[in-house]
Amino acid sequence: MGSIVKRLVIVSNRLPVGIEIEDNKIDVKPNVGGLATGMRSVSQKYDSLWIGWSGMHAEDLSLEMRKKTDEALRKEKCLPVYIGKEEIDKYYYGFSNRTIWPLFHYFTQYTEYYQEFWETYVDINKRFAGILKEHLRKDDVLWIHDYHLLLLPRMIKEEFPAIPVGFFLHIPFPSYEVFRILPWRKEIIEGMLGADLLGFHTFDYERHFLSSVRRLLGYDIEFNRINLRTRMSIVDAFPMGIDYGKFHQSALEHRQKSGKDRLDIQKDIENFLSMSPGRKLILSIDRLDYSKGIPNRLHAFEHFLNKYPQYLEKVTLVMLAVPSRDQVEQYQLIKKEVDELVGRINGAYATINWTPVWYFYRSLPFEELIDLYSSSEIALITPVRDGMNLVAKEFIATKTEGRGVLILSEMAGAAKEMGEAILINPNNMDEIADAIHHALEMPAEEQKQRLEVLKERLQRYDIDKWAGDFMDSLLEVADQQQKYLAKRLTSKWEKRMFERYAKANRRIFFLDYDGTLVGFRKDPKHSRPDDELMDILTRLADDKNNRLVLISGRDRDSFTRWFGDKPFDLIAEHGVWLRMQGKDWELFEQMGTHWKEIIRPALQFYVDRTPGTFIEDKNYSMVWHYRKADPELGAMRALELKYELTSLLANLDLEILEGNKVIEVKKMGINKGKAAARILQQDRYDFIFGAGDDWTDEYLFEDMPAEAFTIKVGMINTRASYIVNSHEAVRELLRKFVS
Ligand code: GDG
Repeated sequence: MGSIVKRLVIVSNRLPVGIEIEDNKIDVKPNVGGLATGMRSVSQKYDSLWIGWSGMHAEDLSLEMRKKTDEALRKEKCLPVYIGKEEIDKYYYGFSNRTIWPLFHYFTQYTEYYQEFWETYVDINKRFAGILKEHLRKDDVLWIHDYHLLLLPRMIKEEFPAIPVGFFLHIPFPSYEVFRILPWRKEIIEGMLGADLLGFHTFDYERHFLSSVRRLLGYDIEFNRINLRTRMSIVDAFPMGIDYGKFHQSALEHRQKSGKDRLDIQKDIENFLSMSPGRKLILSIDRLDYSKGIPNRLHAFEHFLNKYPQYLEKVTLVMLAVPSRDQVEQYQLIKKEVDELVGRINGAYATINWTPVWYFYRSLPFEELIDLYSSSEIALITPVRDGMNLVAKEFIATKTEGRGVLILSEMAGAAKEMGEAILINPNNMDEIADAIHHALEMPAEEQKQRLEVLKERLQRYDIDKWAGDFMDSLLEVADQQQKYLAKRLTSKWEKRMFERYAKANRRIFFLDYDGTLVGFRKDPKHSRPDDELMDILTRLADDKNNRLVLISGRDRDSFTRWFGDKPFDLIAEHGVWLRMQGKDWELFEQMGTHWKEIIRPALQFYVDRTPGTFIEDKNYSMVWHYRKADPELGAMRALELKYELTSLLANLDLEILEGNKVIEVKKMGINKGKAAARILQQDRYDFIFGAGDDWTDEYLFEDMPAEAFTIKVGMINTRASYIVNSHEAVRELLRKFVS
């Protein structure tokens, strides 16, 4: 895999390193946080470039200092994006952290909707795009991260359709019911869909995203593939892992440290543990964020001390809260709340030899972090919402002695993979108190067994595997995308087609109607041809060298009404009926309709249960339309109906045709391809053109001779030679034929 990727360009809001400047000297330091920690090891695997904000305000750096920081960052394979203070306030502290973050974590009450935040968010996404445009090389693979850059994938895809673009969201993607609250919901989804591959931590986030796509934009979705007309996006769950080896190894080294090498924090911990037998530490580590459920944890711990007083003076909660986004009001409030809670609990319960909560409001160097992990037998991690939560995984990786219990909120993405932890609801104080008790009392053998399963899983699906899987999938999607890209109608191909047209003496056009010549309406009765279309078609058919065949799934009556007096041949009901210009309708093939009464009750049952759907009764087929139904329900019912029909149809010589938001049942062996083939037999043509938009048109393309020019509207998986975006593009082509 590594050999295929020439260079990996990673883009995230923050670079994995921060800059500190003192006396004109630049110090580059690694950043703390899930994304930075995780992706750092990935970036080291490839020839890579990491683009992001350095954490400095643009105006605080003189031009000379900028040059120096650029230079220092270049050594780390980083390229900074410069953002001014006011912009950071609106883009980062504003839209990213006062709109998206709370909303995506279900804190709707904290979510703020300011137009100017949004506008700056758009501008900064554009700035990232601008820098990428300057630096991207044609063989690069691009991996964009997280909620600060939701618009970037599309901005890049539009300029560089051939560059593989991956996107990973590190936070939850909320249910559509929450996401729809956002005024800029469509722009956000469209922005994300610029990626070839969209990764989420869990299947639930993936499911929520797909549901929003379906409801807001109406794209067709097959399993995890979104059909965007001329390209596709694949959506998948990639639960992020940790650098297991590093944590495990560091924990082993921690145990071997001799007295004098021990860090102060470790000495303090050992001092505490040695003061009386049976003393234990419960650890919690998070950024100080309202999503992490820190007050809940404190309340639950207090409740535990009350409910199980035998543990007074025996158990201490070590709580590391890393300062975060402290310019946002909600973060200042949560800080105040936590400070007060810790103060109150310690005030009420502390004794001379014992403090119930050790509270650190700062970040620790990695070695001290390891000391904390290693010395604590229990971790208490209680977020009210968390995309994944790597701390839970890191804690497990440091348990080298077969002892340790993890208590984990079921609202963390990590809970999906860590069923052997004690899972709790972070709002249930009693359950958490009992979980702490359970953890303290858990027999050694049980701890060991649970740990082993957890460790085995984390070791296997570690950060490298995670990134490798994502990259493999991205390259695979990109590969398929290339094939579709090759099918885009190019001016070169168009030119060739028009040259052939000009030279030809006997030409034939097979044109599907709905979705190919006109757009879809909620009710098919309303899609009558407009004057412009009539004009194009008539002019095309008026050329004595041209024969125009409208070939559709429509019933005869609408076609007669609309085109009865036109110089076209008409094929209706997918090839059941043929009407040669100026003649009467004739049946291509004789067949019965007795089967309809067997099928009708099944279709009716689905109409009754699915508001907005209806049955269309054609002469030799029956159709269930679900375009007007709720998109999610419609898609689900369509699946069910297909399944049900399959068993019903077994002995009836019927088949199911799946069209655009329709399911049609009709006699086996009749299709547009067969009908077209018969027409082609009647004469010799030196120019053949076919256009269609759905699965039923695939029969047409399949039965066309190799030299035919075939065009599919907006469907990437096709036998047609070329793809166009919309029915307007087809009209545009037809217009060129007649001009
Ligand atoms: C977001 C999502 C998702 C913490 N304190 C210190 C320190 N850390 C390191 C931990 C861990 C990381 O920071 C925190 O990661 P989390 O996953 O727990 O949480 P978020 O920062 O909120 O991350 C989250 C993650 O992205 C990845 O996708 O899991 O759900 O919210 O690696 O070890 N590291 C050091 N000192 C500290 O004081 N050195």
